[in-house]
Amino acid sequence: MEQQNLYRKLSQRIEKLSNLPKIKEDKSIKDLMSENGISRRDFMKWAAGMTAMLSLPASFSPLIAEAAEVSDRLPVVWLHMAECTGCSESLLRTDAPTIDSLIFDYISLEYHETIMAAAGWQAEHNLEEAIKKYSGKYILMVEGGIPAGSSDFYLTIGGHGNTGASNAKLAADNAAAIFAIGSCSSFGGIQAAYPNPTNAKPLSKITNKPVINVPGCPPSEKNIIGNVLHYILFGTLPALDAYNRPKWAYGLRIHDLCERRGHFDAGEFVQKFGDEGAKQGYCLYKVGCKGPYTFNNCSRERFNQHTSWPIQAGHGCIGCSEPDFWDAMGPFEEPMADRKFNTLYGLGADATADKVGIAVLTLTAIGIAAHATVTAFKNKNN
Ligand code: FSX
Ligand code: SF4
Ligand code: F3S
Repeated sequence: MEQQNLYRKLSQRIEKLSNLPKIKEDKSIKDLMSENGISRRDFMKWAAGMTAMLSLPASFSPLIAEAAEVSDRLPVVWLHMAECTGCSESLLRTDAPTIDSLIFDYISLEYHETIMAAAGWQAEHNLEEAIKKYSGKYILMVEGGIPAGSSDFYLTIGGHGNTGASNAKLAADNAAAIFAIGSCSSFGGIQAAYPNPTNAKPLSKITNKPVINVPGCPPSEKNIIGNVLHYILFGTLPALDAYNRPKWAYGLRIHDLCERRGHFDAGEFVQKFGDEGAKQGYCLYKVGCKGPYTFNNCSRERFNQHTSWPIQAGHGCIGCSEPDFWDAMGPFEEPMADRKFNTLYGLGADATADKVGIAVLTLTAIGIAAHATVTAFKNKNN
């Protein structure tokens, strides 16, 4: 009964959205799919997968398909802050268009620096107009950490010289829903890693409004599109964990559903990359896998149309969807258990003075050379 009520409620919401005027008189999603060689059958299969991913009953998959079909009624503003654009690439950089990337094409993206045609003053104007015209109605997606406070000038955008922080705040003030896309926007990411020279902050520290975090460096295309669909269907915040991550995507640990878990339980570990255990697909814990400490759905959903994911490719999870993972999870190829406690430089309590000295050198940006020394030092001690 409860399920039926929910189904009815969600159908009503989709119907209401479908009555909204189309923002652009573009092709229908059906045309877009068939032009790209995606059949209705593939589309329904995709909808069934998305339904399971969002933890909805299988009978809800026609609703997911409808939600995708009305997604062009929702304006989306996507801002770039300090980042590598990997999050956008995660969604767009596929060798053939995927259903997720086509939906991203299909939603009414009012502003997205990487893919929009406008440049210079025209781009700035588009952003200002979109915020005014769709005030209170658009979805805001922000990618990247945000230099803040007296360091906000480290990120300025366009001819007006607006800071990233002021753009993000203004866009957030007028948005209907706000998503921080990627670990940089969710938690500060690499920009905020020690010593955080630009005082980079997560989006949630720039606005007082609720922000849904979609971390990962980058997050999968499924987690990005899944959040858009969830918003279309429910129009409310999803159930969130302590770090404001949607539970449907970040409710389980990587370790819980990892394909190498049997080897972990049996005590079969890769001891060194390239050894016999690595060839056998043993557990990567001893070469630094942070899957037991990381909440994300990579082990179930994978990347690139479900083809692979870090652990399948042979490297441990580096904990990229956790807060401060650059500082907290390193060194990436050493097990957490080797660290007695978190120290400033990510070295354990048993670190020798030499190691600490070398780490300080690395921090002062002698960079690659120092890194090589650390590696040589470690190898000598193995
Ligand atoms: Fe950050 Fe997105 Fe890592 Fe990059 O831009 S989450 S650096 S993958 O791409 O923000
Ligand atoms: Fe867990 Fe990592 Fe081993 Fe998988 S590879 S079982 S996530 S420790
Ligand atoms: Fe990131 Fe670990 Fe998934 S490194 S992509 S959370 S497997």
